Amino acid sequence: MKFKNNIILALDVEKKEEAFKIIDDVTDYLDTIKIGYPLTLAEGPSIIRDIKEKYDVQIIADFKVADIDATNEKIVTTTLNWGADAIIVHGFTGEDSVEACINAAEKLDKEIFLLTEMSHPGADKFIKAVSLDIAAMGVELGIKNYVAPATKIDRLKKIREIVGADATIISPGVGFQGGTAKETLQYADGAIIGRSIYNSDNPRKTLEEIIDTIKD
Ligand code: OMP
Repeated sequence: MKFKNNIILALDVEKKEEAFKIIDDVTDYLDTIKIGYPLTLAEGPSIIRDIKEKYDVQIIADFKVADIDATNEKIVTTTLNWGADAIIVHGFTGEDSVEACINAAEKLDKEIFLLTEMSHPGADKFIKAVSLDIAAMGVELGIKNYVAPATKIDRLKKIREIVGADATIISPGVGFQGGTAKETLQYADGAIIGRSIYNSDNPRKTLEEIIDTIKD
């Protein structure tokens, strides 16, 4: 997957009209939208289909899938059948759970992103200890897409070293959580940005300004 201007919008609003208004504002500058539980639980999974019908965008479904293999397979298949192009999957559940996701996505000719380390402070308590192992497991399983934190550049760098230059890394935590797009994109292919854009009085202008910082 490639991302226009290397930016991915995390669209965590809870109203369809608001979601559409923000997409209208920003689609000149980005072509990939990450939708997670906030919008999907508020509006129902048909929101994925509705966005795909109206806009020429890629959708990454951020459902952080983390169950046993049989359940994961169902979650991934249903989500991708709603029209998502890819889905984010947790890695701490182990090989069988993750492999079920890989197989379900491959059947539909779609992709998974493996979540390695997380961006928030609390991630240091448990997942940090295993996040590099999760990345290494992803490589062993042949996964080419990863999620790694923009707030912890040293960890993002390490994860890039593990998954290799050809892998795709998308990175949350730019803006509100403290990361910067420019620094993040030294190691990641896409910076995931949510609140800085959708809570802005002028999402389009804010996005233009962020893109300018990348080019500087
Ligand atoms: P903002 O902090 O508003 O820019 O949004 C960040 C987005 O990335 C949200 O949708 C989070 O759920 C998501 N995210 C993280 O913030 N940290 C992670 O470690 C992983 C994710 C994710 O999987 O996208």
